[in-house]
Parts: sequence; structure tokens; C-alpha cells
Amino acid sequence: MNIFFYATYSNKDEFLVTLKKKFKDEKIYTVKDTFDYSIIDVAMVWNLPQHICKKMKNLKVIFSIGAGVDHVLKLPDINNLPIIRVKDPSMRIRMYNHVLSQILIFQLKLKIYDEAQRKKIWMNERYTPLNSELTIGIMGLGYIGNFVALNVKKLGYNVIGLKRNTETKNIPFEIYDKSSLNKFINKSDVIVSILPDTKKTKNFINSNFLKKMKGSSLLINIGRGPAVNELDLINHIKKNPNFYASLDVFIKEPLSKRHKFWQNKNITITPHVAAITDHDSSINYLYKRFMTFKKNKKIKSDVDLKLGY
Ligand code: OXD
Repeated sequence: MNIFFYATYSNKDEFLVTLKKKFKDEKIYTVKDTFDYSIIDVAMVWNLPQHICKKMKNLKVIFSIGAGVDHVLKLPDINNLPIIRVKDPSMRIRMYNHVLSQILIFQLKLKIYDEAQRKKIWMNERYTPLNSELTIGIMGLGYIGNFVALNVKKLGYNVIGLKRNTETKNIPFEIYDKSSLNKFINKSDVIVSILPDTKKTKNFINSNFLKKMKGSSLLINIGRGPAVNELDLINHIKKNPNFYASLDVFIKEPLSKRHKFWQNKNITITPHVAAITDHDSSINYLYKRFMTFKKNKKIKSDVDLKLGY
């Protein structure tokens, strides 16, 4: 089969080497090759430009080489194409590690001691709650969110989840939905957003939402930047000195040097690295799904176009 590979990753060349090794029986093209784009059957992409997508007139399936598919859903004329996203076990372990690290920094007040260290201040001790005294609210309980929730729960934290509906097959913690959103926000000491970028999630975490969060609490965003209204967050922190945010994703990435977030001592910034794309395991996953498609000549899409994820 003819595969077209495109990615904006800084280490995309290394990714391509591993991809070619694994897909040794297939022909893999990139923008550096000269070829007729209508021969391409399969696109494996991250942030593919629209004009390239338009040239692939006989495309049969699109693979997102990450977990998110928002970059694919922006492409033209993809309505009937199956979209496959990476479900990499190593990615969710990394996400969990990242979330846990940010919970602990908040719980143990490490940002306060860090600031004191810079000023050479020997600080009096502060109360640090036990795991069982904290409630972690997880928004977005898909492949990654569910794993994070279950593992945080194993450590003795109280865990609650926010879902589109409250149907709770095999979910061992309390689930809230839109109708009980206020309760979910009020109860949580830490809110973790793993929401995808859709029409419904844009600006979901706005001033109204933030006002309902506890004065001393932490917001972690490892989903997509547009879920947070960035201006509302800055204004909220100004009024609530014990409110913290740990942000891995932003409306515009890379974050502009002029962005107010950089200077804010209550905000932790990580540059979209909560879970790196592990080349070996994500390519193994892509390969497994590709072989299913090759064998059956069809594959069920991972994405509900109406929901947008
Ligand atoms: C992803 C990401 O979706 O890195 O894989 O954001």
C-alpha cells in the first residue's frame, strides 16, 4: 500500500526511520518525494496542511500519529474516511505520572517552598493534606482519563469524574454530568481537564467555572488549550492567591513570549510534553491497526464526527 507520512514533530525524521522499518513491505512517501498524490491510500499525519490533504484524491483512511484528532478534523473533504488515533499504553502511563507530579506539588505546597528558597526564606511549616483528604475531579474519561482516574484512586485520593452522560458501567467512582457540573466543581480540590478540542469544550473552563472552584485549588490542563479561557484564568488567579494552574496545552502553541502566563508564579507551564509520543509503542499500535485495514480492506473509525472526537 502507499502511505503518506507528514508530521510537525521536531524529531519527525527519527520517527520516519522507525516507521519505515516497521512498515517495510509498504511504500512510504513524504513531501520530500516527487510522486502523484492520487496513489496514496493511507495518510499517517500530525498537523497535515489542508492543501496537501486536498491532493490525496484516493485516500482510504487517515491515521493520527497522536492521541488527539482535532488536527485531522480540520482537514477538508474527510467526511467519509475512517480516522484512527493512537491508543498507546505508554502514553497514558506518562500522562498519569505527569498528573500525579502536579497533584503532589500542589498537595505538598512545593511551589511555596520553592519561591521561599529563591528569597532565602526558612519558612514555617504548612499543613499538607493527606491523599484521603483531597478530591481529584477528572474531566474527560476516555482511554487516558479513565486510566489516570483509576490509578490516582489506587493511591487513596477521592476521585470523581465528569462525563457526557452518567452511565457508569464498571466505573468505580462517582460520575457527574452537565446537570450536576456545579457539584462536581464544588467538590474537587484538583480538577484535571483531559477534554478534547470540540465546539462544546471551547471556553468550558471560563470565569463562571473558575468562580465555582475552591479558593485553594489546582487546575491541571493536559487535554487541549482552547478548553480554558486564558484571560479568565489570569483574572481569576489575580483575585485568588491560593489558586494554582498547571498547563501543558495552550490556545496557541508554542506559547508566545509575551503571554502573561510565563510571569505568573501560580502557573506551571510545560510545553505540551505531559506525554511524549513514544516512537516504538505508537508505531507498533499504528502497525497493528494498519494490518487490520490491509487485511479487511476496511476499518471502523475511532472518531464520531458529530461529537468531534
Ligand atoms: C496527542 C498530543 O494528542 O500529543 O497525542 O497532544
